Amino acid sequence: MRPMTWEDPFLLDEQLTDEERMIRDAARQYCEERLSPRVIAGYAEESFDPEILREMGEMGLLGATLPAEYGCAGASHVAYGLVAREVERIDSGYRSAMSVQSSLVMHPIFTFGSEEQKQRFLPRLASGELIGCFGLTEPDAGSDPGSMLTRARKVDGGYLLSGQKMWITNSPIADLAIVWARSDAHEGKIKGFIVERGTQGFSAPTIKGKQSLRASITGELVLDDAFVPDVNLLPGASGLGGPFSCLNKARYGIAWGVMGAAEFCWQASRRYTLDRKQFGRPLAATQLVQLKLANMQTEIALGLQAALRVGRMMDEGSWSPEVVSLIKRNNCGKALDIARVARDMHGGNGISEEFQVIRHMINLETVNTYEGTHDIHGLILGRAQTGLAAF
Ligand code: TGC
Ligand code: FAD
Repeated sequence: MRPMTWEDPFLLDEQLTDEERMIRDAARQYCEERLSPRVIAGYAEESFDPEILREMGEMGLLGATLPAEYGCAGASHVAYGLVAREVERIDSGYRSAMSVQSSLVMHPIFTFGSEEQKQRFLPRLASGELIGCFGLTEPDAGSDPGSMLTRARKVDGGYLLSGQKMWITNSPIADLAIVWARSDAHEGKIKGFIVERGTQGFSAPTIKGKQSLRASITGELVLDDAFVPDVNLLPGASGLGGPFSCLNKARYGIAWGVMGAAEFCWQASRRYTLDRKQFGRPLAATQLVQLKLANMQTEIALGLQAALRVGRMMDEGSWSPEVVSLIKRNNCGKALDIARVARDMHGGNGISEEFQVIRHMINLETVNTYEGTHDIHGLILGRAQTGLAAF
């Protein structure tokens, strides 16, 4: 027996390899020294500095699970999750930028791309020289991507893409977009296309006025008979399983990431209530406050342990999409609850940018919605246990 480490009750740290601890510590140092000083202004001004992706590239944080032959770190899924946790401890928007590049752009090129596509794009995406985005959602097809309207029409030497994608992270600054469209040359099946910046008939206007995830840049993809050459079709993806397999990776990273945001809110609440006195004693000396801190500690410890378990399952090949839904749903929901309680525990200061909890709280509203809403993941789990699709 030994005394509990209150910040890490299940001794997560001891369950990591030396390499995972090293990657986590390097990511933490980068996030504290380079990301943290920029985030309040980035959020207030609704701006994202693309230099951040280049810095992450230099640190080896992009596409970290992919092999060294494409300029990547070849790290474990657990290491990838640990990085997401550190980045999202600062801001969900920065984790978003990293997740999209790693899981939604580099992963499909690595998994479904030709060798020529991998050589051409992966090393430059890994270094952050190129920025990518992922276009699945449309104005009328969000939770139900199977109803997408974007179409690819075969022409000599390539395809003409027409349609509109909505709510696309990184799109206004992206050098390339992975666009999912129904292809007439493939019996109407969904195929993935690499659409490069500068393509005629292709634009990516910014969506302004977001009240959440303001330190991330979001836009549309507008395709008006945009010509994509044959060499930019992802040959290995066919059907909805293509984009959904990318979502598995990103949702997994989110399950770790939101625990980082929750940890920030929990630890800030602990510090704040120890310092703040009302009725002649620290707020932390009251039963209600201690109960809230205990709830936060419990949900975070359980959520991290579950994320670690799924990471190990991914590394050994025993995971399923449903276990990813389970942790994405649970950890996002719990992180959002924790951030809301943390906001309350800070009283009036809880709404100030200086104390940062309200920024995390508002960000987590988006994270609970994107990559499959909380309820959609509940329906995925309901289908898995009843055999009945209730979408
Ligand atoms: P369904 O019939 O269930 O499946 C169609 C085909 O896809 C396969 N499949 C999967 N494959 C791999 N991984 C998964 N998770 C998969 N889920 C399904 C399935 O086996 C089938 O294959 P096949 O060969 O038989 O054709 O499809 P459905 O249309 O009934 O889908 C239902 C549902 C709810 C599961 C799905 O539509 C869904 O997940 N909706 C949520 C949409 C979503 O998550 N969108 C995310 C957009 S990207 C984003 O938000 C990025 S934010 C990034 C950031 O900033 O961090
Ligand atoms: P809807 O699908 O219209 O859902 C609205 C509500 O209805 C939700 O509460 C949902 O749970 C509920 N609902 C839907 N269907 C059912 C049902 N059958 N039964 C019960 N309830 C249901 N997409 C991308 O492709 N790429 C990106 O990079 C990307 N980045 C994003 C960044 C931001 C900031 C945001 C906000 C979104 C982003 N998205 C991206 C889109 C995101 O994935 C979608 O917003 C999300 O999948 C939900 O779709 P929707 O907004 O159309 O909501």
